[in-house]
Amino acid sequence: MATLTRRVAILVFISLASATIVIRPPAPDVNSCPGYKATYIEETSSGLTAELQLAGTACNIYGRDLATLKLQATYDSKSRIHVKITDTEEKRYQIPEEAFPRPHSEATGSAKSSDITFTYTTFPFGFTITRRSTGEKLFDTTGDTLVFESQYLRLKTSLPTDPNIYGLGEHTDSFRLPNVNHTRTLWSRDSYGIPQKSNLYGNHPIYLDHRESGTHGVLLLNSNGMDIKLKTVNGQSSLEYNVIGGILDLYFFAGPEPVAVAKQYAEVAGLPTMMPYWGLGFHQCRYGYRDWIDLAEVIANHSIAEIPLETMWTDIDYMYNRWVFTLDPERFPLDKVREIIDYLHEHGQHYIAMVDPAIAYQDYPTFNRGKQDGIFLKEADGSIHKGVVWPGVTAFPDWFHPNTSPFWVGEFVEFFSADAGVDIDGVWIDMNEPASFCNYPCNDPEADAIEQKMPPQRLPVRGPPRIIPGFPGTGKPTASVHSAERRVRKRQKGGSIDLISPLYAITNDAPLGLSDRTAHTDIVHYGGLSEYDTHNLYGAMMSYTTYEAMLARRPGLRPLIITRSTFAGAGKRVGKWLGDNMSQWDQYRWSISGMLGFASIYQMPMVGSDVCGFGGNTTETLCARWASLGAFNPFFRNHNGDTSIPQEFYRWPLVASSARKSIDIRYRLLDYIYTAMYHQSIDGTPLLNPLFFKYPKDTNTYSIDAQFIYGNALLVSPVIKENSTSVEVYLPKDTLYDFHTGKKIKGGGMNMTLTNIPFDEIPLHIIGGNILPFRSSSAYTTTELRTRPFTIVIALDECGEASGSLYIDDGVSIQQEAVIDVMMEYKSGKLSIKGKFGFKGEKDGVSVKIEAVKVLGKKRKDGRSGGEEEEEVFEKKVDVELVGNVEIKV
Ligand SMILES: *[C@@H]1O[C@H](CO)[C@@H](O)[C@H](O)[C@H]1NC(C)=O
Ligand SMILES: *[C@@H]1O[C@H](CO)[C@@H](O)[C@H](O)[C@H]1NC(C)=O
Ligand SMILES: *[C@@H]1O[C@H](CO)[C@@H](O)[C@H](O)[C@H]1NC(C)=O
Ligand SMILES: *[C@@H]1O[C@H](CO)[C@@H](O)[C@H](O)[C@H]1NC(C)=O
Ligand SMILES: *[C@@H]1O[C@H](CO)[C@@H](O)[C@H](O)[C@H]1NC(C)=O
Ligand SMILES: CC(=O)N[C@H]1CO[C@H](CO)[C@@H](O)[C@@H]1O
Repeated sequence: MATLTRRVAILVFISLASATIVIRPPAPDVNSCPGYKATYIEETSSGLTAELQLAGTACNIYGRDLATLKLQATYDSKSRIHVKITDTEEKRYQIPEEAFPRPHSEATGSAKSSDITFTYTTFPFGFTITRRSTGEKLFDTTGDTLVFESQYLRLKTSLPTDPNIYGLGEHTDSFRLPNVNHTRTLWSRDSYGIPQKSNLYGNHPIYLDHRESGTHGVLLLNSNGMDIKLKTVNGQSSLEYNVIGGILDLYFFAGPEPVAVAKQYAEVAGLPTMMPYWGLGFHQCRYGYRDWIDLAEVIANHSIAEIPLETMWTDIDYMYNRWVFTLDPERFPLDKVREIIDYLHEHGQHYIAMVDPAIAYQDYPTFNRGKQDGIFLKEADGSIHKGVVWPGVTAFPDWFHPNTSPFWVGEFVEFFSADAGVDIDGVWIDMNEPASFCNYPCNDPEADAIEQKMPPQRLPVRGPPRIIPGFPGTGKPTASVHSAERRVRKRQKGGSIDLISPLYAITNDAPLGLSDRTAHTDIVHYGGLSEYDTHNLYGAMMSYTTYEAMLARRPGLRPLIITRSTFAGAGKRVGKWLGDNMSQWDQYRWSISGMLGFASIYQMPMVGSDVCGFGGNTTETLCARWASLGAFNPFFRNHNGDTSIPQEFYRWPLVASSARKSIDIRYRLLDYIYTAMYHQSIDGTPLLNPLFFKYPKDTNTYSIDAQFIYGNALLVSPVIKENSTSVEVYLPKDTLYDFHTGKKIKGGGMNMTLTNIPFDEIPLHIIGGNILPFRSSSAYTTTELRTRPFTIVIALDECGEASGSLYIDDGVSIQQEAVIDVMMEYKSGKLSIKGKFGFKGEKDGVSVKIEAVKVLGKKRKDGRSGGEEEEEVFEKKVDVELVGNVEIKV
């Protein structure tokens, strides 16, 4: 019954809302719109401005056509053009600077010298971006009219036939996007199961268009809901933006190599934040850890199974009734939680807990303070907007409100106090689309919460069933809800548009429209911003505010924050996990494509999937394979749902073995990937590479997304078929070495079937021409790992040369006093290491010593067969401290 009443209410609401705009013709065709004519064109050395006038009778299909527009095209630099089309007064919504700080436009480029050029036609107005060196049209809107209406923007570019387009995430589709009839919808959504062809948690309106002649990138800086349509009709391919608000704000990146595009995008979106070294360790989590006893058991059981556990996590289970900034006094009493965290810290391990944005609508300190500070999203009548999330009825913080940051910082500092609270090392932010379980219009959230059984029932309180190794004593739970009391601060106050059901309906996968299962789009945030316009920024804004809060707790130290919802540029503050996937083989396989999007295109390199799968039950073989693939995700965490079977790696011998072996490799290579992450954080060079980033001319690589390159030099080729022990892989035309044996692989430029791959191993190849710094042996924690000396592995190319780099710092500080930042080169039998040698390891027991050098593919004279050369793995023991430039003969 309740459902029925809700449905009726929606229908009435929608029809009322629609009636206020225009009467829609049966099959609106935006191609019949009049387009624009360019006038008052003013050219300057760094670009041009013009006025665009509607060139005929308004078509008013999805709103009102704007009569005049302003066009600005700017040669920002040699490799970047900025094209902005707005209303003449610039009154329309544009993404606020705080959500996406714009690059300083020094306009150093010019029409004469830029790598790409902007040209236009005056009537009908259209423009073209052309690569100067080849004369090729990269983006060309001249064939289709521009439509710019109050709630609808249409811009369409023609593309080469069967184009190689990547990006436009977040998605779980193939990395090279389908282009015949494919729609990418950008609208943040709690997307359990992360289905393909649907809008997921976050939004990155950037794409790479890769051609044999060069790669370029296009960013549409717009946070409104949109459908981006990739089509091929009669052999003609195109990309069409259909956006329900904001402006057309486009950045074009010239490339011409894929990596160059990644770096140029980073100049606009921002460079990714550097994570702490320990963040690259192995993380264990699950939803459904019943109590503190479970945590202690899991920590102890990893230790017994000798599976390195760097960080123990807790989902919302620790909270009292799922209220954020509280502890369940019986299942997670403060003294026990502190004891566990102390144990972890004493053993060089870490602890991370979850925080959701939705705050329980209950009489408790956090909610009361938020209400007092006026930080919650409000309805038009001033009442607090209610949703239904894990705690039941909730309120959502308005991240644009000036009081929200002090409020959030205050909650973090108090609740996560090192001295008296839950001393977390990092934080995990979830449900920040923002997700609500309430179906639109959510007229009775209280009833809905009861119907949906929120908060969920918990298992009864219990005592420890046994003495857990490392955790002596059982202790009685403390009684009161731990929630910090804090001083109450003063409260501050801060047309004809359909914010609920715009006429152009994007392909949102939530059934009841834009406002379904999230904050309602007609809500007005602080400063007059509507949820309609800023919905896609909610998770990113929460990320930025949480970064401030974490920094306030531990000033000067790099925050480790993992979020679910993101927007372009969020990587400058946070990392990302790929959301609530399923324990299925296809999800394991598509996790690679998801990871590549974030790491190599969206500039969010701290990324990884829920290893072994989140929803449903994993199997031994799937979990074993996923453990080894997960070891090559920058962010490596095992996590699953509360109704799934337990899947800690130690639960099956095969999985435990896979985890031990792959963590061993990951850890020995931790400084290698840390160095790659550092490079991405200073210039955007991706830490992970799809094959075509390295082999842009090799057309065989363009659609490969079940293999990838970890860092610059390690080709990872997981087995992807269920229960299979073989895999067909592509080996590029290059010098490759088997990771385990160091043997050179012949062939290249073709597929090869690798067979007999045990479930606890993953095929790895080192690409010749690279030098990789290995720690000589692995360890249980990353702190211990850093005490191990280095073995430098030199994988020679066909000329007998190789190069690489190594970056070492204290692992945690934002500002580093002294670092080791060196280039390594091997030529004519000599390894030379040059650069900065400031960091002195001994203070923290960090080894900066090289104890061995290995050369793969070294040729030597073979005495017996008279001058024949043969290849081998050559190892030399050395004793070199990294204190200054050095040359080693090998
Ligand atoms: C394109 O895809 C949509 C959604 O899957 C489908 O409804 C439509 O029929 C397809 N169009 C063509 C021409 O294949
Ligand atoms: C830990 O291992 C012990 C001994 O094998 C087992 O009884 C217990 O159920 C395990 N607990 C967890 C949470 O893994
Ligand atoms: C997972 O396994 C548990 C325990 O065997 C079972 O109760 C549950 O139904 C399974 N879930 C699914 C989705 O198969
Ligand atoms: C794969 O192996 C698992 C056991 O780990 C088994 O449950 C499953 O049925 C197997 N799948 C197939 C397709 O054989
Ligand atoms: C390699 O195999 C895949 C399928 O596994 C196929 O799609 C691809 O075309 C093959 N590439 C080459 C170069 O043969
Ligand atoms: C439950 C669910 O949504 N499962 C999806 C998991 O992802 C695969 C593709 O990776 C989809 O096909 C499933 O529908």
